[in-house]
Amino acid sequence: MPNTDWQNNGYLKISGFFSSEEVAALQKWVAEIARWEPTSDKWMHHYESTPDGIRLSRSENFVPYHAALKKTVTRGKVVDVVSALMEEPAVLYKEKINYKYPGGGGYAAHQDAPAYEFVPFHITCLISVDAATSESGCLYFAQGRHQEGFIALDDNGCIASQVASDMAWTAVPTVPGDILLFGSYIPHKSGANRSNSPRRIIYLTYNALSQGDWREKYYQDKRQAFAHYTKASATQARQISKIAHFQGRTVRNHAE
Ligand SMILES: O=C(O)CCC(=O)C(=O)O
Repeated sequence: MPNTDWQNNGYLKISGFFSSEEVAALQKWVAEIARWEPTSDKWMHHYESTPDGIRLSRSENFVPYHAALKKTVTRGKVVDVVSALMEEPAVLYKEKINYKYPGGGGYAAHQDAPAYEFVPFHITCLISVDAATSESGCLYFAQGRHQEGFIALDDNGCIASQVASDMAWTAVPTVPGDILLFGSYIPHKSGANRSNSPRRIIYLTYNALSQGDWREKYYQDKRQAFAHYTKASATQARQISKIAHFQGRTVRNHAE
């Protein structure tokens, strides 16, 4: 049966989805991926400048290179819960870890759909690896605003700031083991990490399998786009996505 909170709000938090043993494994795997050396043709690491120095802001395209994590995110209860909300079998479209170390940047109000090409609708499963609070930079959602198509898209691919500031925002804090599911049209944003602890989150994005498996094409396209994001434009220099929502101080070519 369709979930009413999901339909009304455009997001759904499930507390304690992962056991403490599973959380320990997820924390270990995220720490492993963070230690991987940068490459130009496998996983992608993005860096930002923080008050403590240069830190990872994001890693992506790591699933093919981490067998245990791959198993967790491509079969079993995560795919099952996403497929239930999708009302048909889902397939992984993309994955990322946002580390948000102390002082790490937040994200301007946006919808994901403008950045997620090739397929019209996606569902993302956020896994809280660390606690996410208003202080450490949890997500805020504009509850119920997921049924309005694209909302006031600006030149950055985000929601125009005047429109965003008139929206009602609900903070959705999470603790390790919680998941938070949201569709690609729900407006969301987050603040910088003002705490002393990292706020690591895994984001797994899925689409309906009936619309095809686009994961490789997505990363091929993103790699091509990033080859053109140079310091020539201040906006592009900051981007870690095809939309310019990241508000941290991106550092390119770190340790490459
Ligand atoms: O991790 C966050 O704080 C928000 C991330 C987000 O909305 C995104 O990466 O599109």
